[in-house]
Amino acid sequence: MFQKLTLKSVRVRPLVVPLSRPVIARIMRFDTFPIIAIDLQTEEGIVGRSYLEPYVTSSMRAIVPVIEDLCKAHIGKPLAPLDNYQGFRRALNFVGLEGISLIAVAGLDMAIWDALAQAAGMPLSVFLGGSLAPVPAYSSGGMWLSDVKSLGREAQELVAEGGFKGLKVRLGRDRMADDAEAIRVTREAIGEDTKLMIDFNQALSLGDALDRCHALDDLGLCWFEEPIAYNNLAGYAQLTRELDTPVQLGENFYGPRALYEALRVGAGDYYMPDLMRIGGVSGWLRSVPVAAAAGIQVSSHLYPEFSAHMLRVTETAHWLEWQDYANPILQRPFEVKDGFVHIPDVPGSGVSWNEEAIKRFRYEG
Ligand code: SMN
Ligand code: MG
Repeated sequence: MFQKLTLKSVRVRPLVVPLSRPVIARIMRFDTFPIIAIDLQTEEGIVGRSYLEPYVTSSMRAIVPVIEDLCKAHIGKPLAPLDNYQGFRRALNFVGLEGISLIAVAGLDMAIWDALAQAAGMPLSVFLGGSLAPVPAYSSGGMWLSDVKSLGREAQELVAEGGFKGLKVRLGRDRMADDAEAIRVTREAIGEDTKLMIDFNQALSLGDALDRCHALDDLGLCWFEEPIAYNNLAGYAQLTRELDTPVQLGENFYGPRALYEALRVGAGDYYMPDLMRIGGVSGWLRSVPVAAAAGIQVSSHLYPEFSAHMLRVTETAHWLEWQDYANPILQRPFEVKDGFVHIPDVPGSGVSWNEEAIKRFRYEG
């Protein structure tokens, strides 16, 4: 019989974790990464786990109490993620449904799904009606706006780390010629067979994006990601219409309606929801079928462990974004081989903590 689970308590630990390579884009630079580790304790003894990566370290001071308050109001109640998702969002409606509200809900939601899949004795993707199989992944572990001359070697290292068949290259340098050179150097180092995913991290104005993307449009690139501000949907629709290279966005979609609005106005050829912003597993389950119905291929953004499970139940699954930001705190980092991420055959998401590392990286701000 299916084991019901009841919420007992939550432990929410803010951490600051070192990055193997610094994140350097036009609009931000991170040398360390904030991570919120969530442990959801149930009356029945099962502990659901998840983590959030909210980019801005000090934002953890705001997010952690929201998660704790949502849980406090839910102690003694059953874990039923789709109901809980609605209930948590209702509780936060009057401060707005996006931003910190949805981030907090997403963290709890993933931990709840993890707990239920553990109780059922199934890997999360199997619990959701899918199966276990290797998930095609590209490396997103580097290639930031560092010295162009160093990119060739970095590209070779990153591809070799997991036998990847795709590599994300960040662009948006001041000079167009330097962006073109970054692609040239990368191609020279790793050849023509590896796909190149281009991420501008919202660096450009619409005019500059039109100019630059048109100039790079015939290089056989896999996609142009977020050339302009994430919420300029009319601009994305224009870029999507004008460019041959597919336009990718979605890591900044907050919930199903944001994805639906992008779809409605023809903004983007591909979407890549981020589990923290789309609303966790429940948010993914409610958003991604809308894209799939329109034939849009869906990749993931960060959270490779939970995302691997979600892509196994996504009709139009495309690429998993692989990076190792959470590896320092995981007891068993997921295995990457020959360009595929392997989901461990264990109950739940497969996320569990290296407790010694969690103590070491504790944020005391
Ligand atoms: C990204 C942004 C910020 C931190 C990590 C990664 C990026 C991506 O937009 O798509 O990988
Ligand atoms: Mg991106």
